[in-house]
Amino acid sequence: MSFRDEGLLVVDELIDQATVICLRERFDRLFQGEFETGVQPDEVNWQEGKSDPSLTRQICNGWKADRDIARVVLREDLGKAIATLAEWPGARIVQDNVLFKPPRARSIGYHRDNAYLAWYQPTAMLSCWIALDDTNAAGGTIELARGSHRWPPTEPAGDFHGPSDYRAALQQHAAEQQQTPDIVHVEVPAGGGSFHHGWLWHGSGENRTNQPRRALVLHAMRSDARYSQEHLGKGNGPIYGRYRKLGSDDMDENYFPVLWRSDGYRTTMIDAYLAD
Ligand SMILES: O=C(O)CCC(=O)C(=O)O
Repeated sequence: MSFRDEGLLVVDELIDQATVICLRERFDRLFQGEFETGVQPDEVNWQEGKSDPSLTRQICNGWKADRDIARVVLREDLGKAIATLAEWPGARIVQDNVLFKPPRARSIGYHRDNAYLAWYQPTAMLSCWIALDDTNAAGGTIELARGSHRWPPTEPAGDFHGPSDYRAALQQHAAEQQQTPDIVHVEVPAGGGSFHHGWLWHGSGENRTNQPRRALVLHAMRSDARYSQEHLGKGNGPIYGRYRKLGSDDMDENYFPVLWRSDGYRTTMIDAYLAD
């Protein structure tokens, strides 16, 4: 079965072990509020000593705060892999996701990424999820509902952080569609991961092990995506709409760099940022 049919792909190695170790250390620093570049990430949803310890820790756009995160999520080959799977002319980053689910931490509710993205056009996302620990079902690895990207579009539903029934939104949509969800648990060694389509239902359960479950996610859009002025206030537009240029629907490459394009183009500033 192809990505087009399944909406997912599981891969054993996306980053090497030295990078896994480096990223684990960078995660600790980010959640302690240490931002290497001096820039705050766009969404800081968890901080040590201030936030609910039972929740999965989350920061979005850690790449702006830390160049070791950037070295992974701005990788050209990952951009190429995403564009190839999505059948796009190229890929640019929308945001990254720094996720840390300690032992006993709560679930992440099932959701569909595209439901939150009306603020840009075309509303399409494809994501690469990279495990920093060996993952299994008991540890609350990401779960992907195979083929559910082909079900009709839906509006945002349910809570992301620690809902009581993390599969509720999936089950409801499946019942409406008279479907039985085919759930794939992404069980990979640290450094492996998966790709998923923006309309694919996904989430993750509580971590019932005594090991942490950490993951770094690259969420990408088409290289030729534009702002949608009309829907700027929807989904997470209020956060990412702040980078829209006055009087223009252009996506600024400083905030949404092009990782790979089939004509050979890649945002030139990336190398300078990483070398700085
Ligand atoms: O890591 C998880 O549990 C969920 C991640 C997620 O929602 C995503 O990668 O889009």
